[in-house]
Amino acid sequence: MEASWIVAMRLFTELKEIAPGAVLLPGFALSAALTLRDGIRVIAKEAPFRRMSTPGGLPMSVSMTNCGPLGWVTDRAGYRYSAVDPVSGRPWPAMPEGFRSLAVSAATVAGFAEFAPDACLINRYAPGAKMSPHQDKDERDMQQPIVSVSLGLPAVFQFGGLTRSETLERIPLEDCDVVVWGGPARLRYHGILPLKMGNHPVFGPYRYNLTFRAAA
Ligand code: MD3
Ligand code: FE
Repeated sequence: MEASWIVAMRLFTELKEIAPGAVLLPGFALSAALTLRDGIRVIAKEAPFRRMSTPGGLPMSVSMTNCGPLGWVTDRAGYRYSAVDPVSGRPWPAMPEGFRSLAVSAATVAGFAEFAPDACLINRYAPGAKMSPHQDKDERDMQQPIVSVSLGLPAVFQFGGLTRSETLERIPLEDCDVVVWGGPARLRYHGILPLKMGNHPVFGPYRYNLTFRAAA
């Protein structure tokens, strides 16, 4: 990205450091919301949302799909990134340029100018869906951040430490919030409490979360 654009973006982007390495950009995805909704719709036509199984064999409550060269998958064989959608046997849908540029802009403003995502996991939460505390450690380079984009219904994010036993802080995540998780925050435990019922004017009865990752 051109240097003068980065300087200009820093002037009008609110940055909140919620922890060392974790930068919240409130509402950063607002101008992209309809593009994201339409993109998710196109991606889900090609690679439908599905509830994947954990290695233990239980279905996750969150429905997932992916776009980009690699997609995150889980089944009896474990957690991994795959270039093909195991449901169709075909490559994941391409990452729309509007998705990629949003994530790269957010990472750049937060101090990660070299971020080059090759995977975008799309999570869909219906009321009651949750994500138990876990670490994201299936990516090759932990120096690269993860960029998360929250869309639709609000959720309560749980933020722990580098071990499972540490206490979890609760952080509300709202529609169009973007968070860049890098540096010392990259391997912290995190989760999402069960989603409360609601209706969002653009995203309906769901919360979506996009996570952009440099996986390979
Ligand atoms: C902190 N997703 O897909 S996004 C996930 O809202 C995941 O769907 C949650 O955790 C969701 O793996 C949380 C916020 C998030 C994403 C990745 C992180 C926080 C993170 C990686 C490291 C530390
Ligand atoms: Fe995660």
